[in-house]
Amino acid sequence: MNQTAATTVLDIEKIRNDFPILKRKVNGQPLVYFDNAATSQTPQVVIDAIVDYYANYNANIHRGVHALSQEATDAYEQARKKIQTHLNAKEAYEIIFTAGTTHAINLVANGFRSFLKQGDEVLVSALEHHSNIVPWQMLCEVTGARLRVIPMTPKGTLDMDAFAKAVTDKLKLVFVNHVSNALGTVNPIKEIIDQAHSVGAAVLIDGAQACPHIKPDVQELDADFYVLSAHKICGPTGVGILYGKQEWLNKLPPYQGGGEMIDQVSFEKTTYAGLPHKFEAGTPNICGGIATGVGLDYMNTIGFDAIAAYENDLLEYATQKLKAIPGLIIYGTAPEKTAVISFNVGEIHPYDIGTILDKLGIAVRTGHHCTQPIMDYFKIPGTVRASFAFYNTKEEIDVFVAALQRAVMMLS
Ligand code: 7TS
Repeated sequence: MNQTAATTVLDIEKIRNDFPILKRKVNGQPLVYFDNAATSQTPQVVIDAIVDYYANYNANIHRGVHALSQEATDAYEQARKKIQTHLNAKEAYEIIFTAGTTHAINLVANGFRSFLKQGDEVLVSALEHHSNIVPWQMLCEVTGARLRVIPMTPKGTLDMDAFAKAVTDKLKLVFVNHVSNALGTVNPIKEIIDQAHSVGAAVLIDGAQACPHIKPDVQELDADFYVLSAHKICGPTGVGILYGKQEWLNKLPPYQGGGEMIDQVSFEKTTYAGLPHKFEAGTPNICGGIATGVGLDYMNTIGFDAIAAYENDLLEYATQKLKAIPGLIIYGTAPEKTAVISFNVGEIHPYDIGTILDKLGIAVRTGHHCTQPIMDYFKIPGTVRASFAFYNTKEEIDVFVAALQRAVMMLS
């Protein structure tokens, strides 16, 4: 899609009106929110859904015969179906509600304790968020399996030749993100999944950063597991989604024990509920699950193709403007990127830039972005990260670039 078409497809003024927070001021300046990779903002329809739940049908689900409980159960299960449709999962029970991407990864990593042994290998990419590294290290400590790393290149892409060499009969599991949160790189996950499957290894895709921009098709990808967080797709915090192929979810042991996840309990023996309840112990974030479905509906109404095209336009525009600033280095220059720009200017500490930008009403992320291995690769303590969403504008980028130039002048 060309730039004009992308711009005309989205009615940005209307979209911005959907997000009350975009009207607020920060330090006396209109808010420019460029921290979308950390969390997206919340449209009014999602806020309304949360209020509606607590005002009208707040009840515990699955176990009540009364009207409120049935309404809440129906809405929660309907949200699961919406997510199933969105990801193109074969069955609704392959969608497990979790507390977030981190929780979903830990659930799977814990389950694999039963399947790994000394001599097995698991493979992580150099581009991962800590939450897709540490749970697997913990798994390796317990099982004796060996953690290997797919290295990265200076552009911030994965070294696929090195990956191919690591695909051996010892390989049991690969975990890689669809999109890097620090650099925006879109990884060739279909190729990774196909190669891993050629030796019978399972693959978990961390889709936390992909899902705000891309609609994944888990069946077409043939992913064994695909995880994401609701708060990055216009939903609330504290909700995550684990998609798992039925065969795997049936094999994995439960992560937590408690109510909801059981079939029969006695002091002699407990049997577990079927999917998805086996992995959903206790009272879940009912309202959050329902609101997640509403957030997804909202984004689907705008359309992921239009969102991606519009954001790509913003990315190009911002990249060109930033490149004109002397001493500015952009980290992550993969040919296929989402709307994330990580950068430093000369020797200026990212935190100092972030602090001045905040004084001017501009929210960016500074630091290692929970990706210390990437920072080590570039030999830097951190970056300034500007990440755009479909409700951002070129005018905001102009404000940001002018503010950055001011910050650089003050700090040089
Ligand atoms: N994986 C990726 C790729 C992420 O970007 C994040 C969060 C997570 C996992 C963890 O998600 P959570 O919802 O369980 O916390 N990323 C970021 C970020 O880039 N800045 O703040 C949070």
